[in-house]
Amino acid sequence: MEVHRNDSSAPVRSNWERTEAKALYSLPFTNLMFQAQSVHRANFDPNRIETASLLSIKTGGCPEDCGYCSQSAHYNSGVKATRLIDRDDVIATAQRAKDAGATRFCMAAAWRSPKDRDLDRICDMISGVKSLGMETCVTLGMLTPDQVARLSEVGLDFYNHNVDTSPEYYDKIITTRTLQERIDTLGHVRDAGIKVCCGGIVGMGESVEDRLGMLVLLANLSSHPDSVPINLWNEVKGVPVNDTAGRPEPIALARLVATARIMMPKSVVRLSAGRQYMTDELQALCFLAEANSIFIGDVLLTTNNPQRDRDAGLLHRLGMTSGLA
Ligand code: SAM
Ligand code: DTB
Ligand code: SF4
Repeated sequence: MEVHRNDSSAPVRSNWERTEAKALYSLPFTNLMFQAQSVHRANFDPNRIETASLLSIKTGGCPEDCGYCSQSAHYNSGVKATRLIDRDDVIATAQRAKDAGATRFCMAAAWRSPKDRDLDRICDMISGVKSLGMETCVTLGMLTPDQVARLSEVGLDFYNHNVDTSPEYYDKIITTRTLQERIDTLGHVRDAGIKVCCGGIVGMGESVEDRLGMLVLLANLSSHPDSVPINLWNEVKGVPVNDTAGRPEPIALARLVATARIMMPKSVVRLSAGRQYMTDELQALCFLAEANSIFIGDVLLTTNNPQRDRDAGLLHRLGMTSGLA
């Protein structure tokens, strides 16, 4: 079930300036939160959290050099490369995720871009997951318009492809594909009528200006992404990004979420990777800043996520509804 949306005539802007983002982010905290909550309540049920589940359908051995990622073949993270897994295993895992409370199932492959023969198998997986009554999302790297058309034909709901960071910081993190190539893929996806899931990562050594630059980039895409995942870097060993980079402190993270909510008022903002490092209180603060989606399940792709019981308990104590309860 999708997070409920009300009709609202609140303007959706795609001409944000960095100075405006900085001004929002820098508001006195209670004013920032009040504004985020007002915007949120005009567009969403404030007490509902969307629950998505992830599966790595092809792990590791990726030719890209994303400096945060355990799956890049450029680094020695200890993650074992696998082949594309079987459709029946994917469907069985999706059914378990549904039984555990997920409404969306996101299948991720460690590719620069898919080969056409792989896409046949992916399309088959998407049809199978859809037949379980779940929303479908895939993240396969860069796509051509022809590949997007095939995904659209089988009724794919969402495509995830992140900008990852600000335009200025991008080259410090990834050199094997450009930001423009990512934006081109997002355009093909949007043109085919598939919903866009696009966000990024914080905690990779970037500045506050970079984090806000990433939000401005997202909010000024030709349409706002339908889903905006905000990932806190999940530590993996052996990659260029390391834990000396430092995570944003809790209030800075809540400020960022609230700023994303105000700038992209109709987008679902997902508190994605990195919840394993957050206290219940910080997650509650991020829900008050109006993040309204999470990944559930004990693992994400190669890293850990909070256990189901902890998530269910937290949402119960907060009186929030979700697929979990
Ligand atoms: N290979 C495809 C691609 O990059 O487009 C899809 C999978 S990739 C793992 C999807 C996204 O996960 C990345 O763009 C990045 O934002 C996020 N991600 C990867 N590793 C992460 C980590 N260690 N911590 C937080 N987010 C991460
Ligand atoms: C996204 O923005 N976050 C998810 C999903 N899109 C594919 C991936 C998070 C990966 C975290 C690191 C790992 O588990 O390897
Ligand atoms: Fe490959 Fe995606 Fe990891 Fe980059 S983020 S190395 S493209 S799996």
